[in-house]
Amino acid sequence: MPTALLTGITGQDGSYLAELLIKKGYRVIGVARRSSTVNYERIHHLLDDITVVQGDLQDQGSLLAMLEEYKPSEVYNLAAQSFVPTSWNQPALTGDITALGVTRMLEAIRFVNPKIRFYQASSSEMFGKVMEVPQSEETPFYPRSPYGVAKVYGHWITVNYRESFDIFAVSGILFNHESPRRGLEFVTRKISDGVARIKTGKAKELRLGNLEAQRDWGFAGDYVEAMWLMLQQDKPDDYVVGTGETHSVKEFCEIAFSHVGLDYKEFVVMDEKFYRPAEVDLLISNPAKTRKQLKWEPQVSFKELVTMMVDADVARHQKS
Ligand code: NAP
Ligand code: G4F
Repeated sequence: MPTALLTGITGQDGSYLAELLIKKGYRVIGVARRSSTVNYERIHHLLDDITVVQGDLQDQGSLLAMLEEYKPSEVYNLAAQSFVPTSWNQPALTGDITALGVTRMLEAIRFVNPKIRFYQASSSEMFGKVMEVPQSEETPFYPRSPYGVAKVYGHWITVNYRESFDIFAVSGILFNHESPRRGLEFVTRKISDGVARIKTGKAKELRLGNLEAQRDWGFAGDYVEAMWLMLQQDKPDDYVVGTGETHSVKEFCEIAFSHVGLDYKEFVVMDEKFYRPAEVDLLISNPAKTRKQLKWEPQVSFKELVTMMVDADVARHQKS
């Protein structure tokens, strides 16, 4: 039975990847940082099938100790301070976790067992003020937030450890992926939750920022399969993962509200508080390499994703 160690197990992607790896017969070790109240909401249903260990990307010793103890053959580094607006309020913390945390994990691998295969959760946010449309593995980076800058560091240190120490280290450059398990502050979940609150009479409006921003949105459950595939290849490489389609925040709102018989124009209020100091206006992937080499295709369409998220939030609000 192969062992996989996942940082970020309590996050959206950690929960879907753990489900996938359990199905594939892995022993799954999930790393969670200590907090005064446990936040296992997304992995509650998995607790009998995984081992949760305490550790933190800010603490080198904890990473060394867990690799020594559990001897994984694959490490998926999903942990990060992942919310872009927070990265302007806490830029140094974001750099310490999202950038230097990658080096700490790679150092732990180098010292404990350089044969461990390593996946780094890189981001389309690295393309920022895009230098090319659509964006591929060859597109130069131009990050627009401290988060994006930290992810560029995480990407290049991964490439550097591959080239310097011959570690099987891959960088998955994933475009936005969402689900009913997405954090409530991200725009898609904020909209699906907002629609559900309005529909169930708990709210009268939804306050949002830039409705013109465009993203390449897919379903998180599909994207974790691509992560796993990257670590099963003969050689380590970098891959762009996305749908190849782009949609605006406004389009997301139109579909989400109309799915429950409402017109978004009557409820969405634009609020400058949610505008960013520097915006990423347009992201759209060119996933040709991933489709060809990994034979990976997204299964859930944009409309199915929006309606899945709205249905889940409506059901949740109807119960509570
Ligand atoms: P998420 O839901 O925000 O989860 C982030 C995870 O990181 C949580 O489990 C969090 O733990 C953990 N974490 C934060 N700081 C940590 C630390 N110092 N030590 C250990 N764990 C820590 O993010 P996600 O959407 O699942 O994304 C997974 C990864 O993919 C992230 O690296 C993100 O930046 C990247 N990514 C995401 C997308 C996307 O669209 N979702 C696209 C491209 C790249 P707590 O629960 O304790 O906070
Ligand atoms: O949902 P978002 O906060 O996601 P963003 O900034 O694209 O970042 C996400 O995707 C990245 C991959 O490209 C990940 F690396 C990152 O960790 C994260 O998962 O915002 C999407 C867009 C932005 O342009 C934002 O300005 O939606 C716009 N937006 C408009 N109103 C809003 C809002 N975003 C948020 N969070 N809240 C709003 O009220």
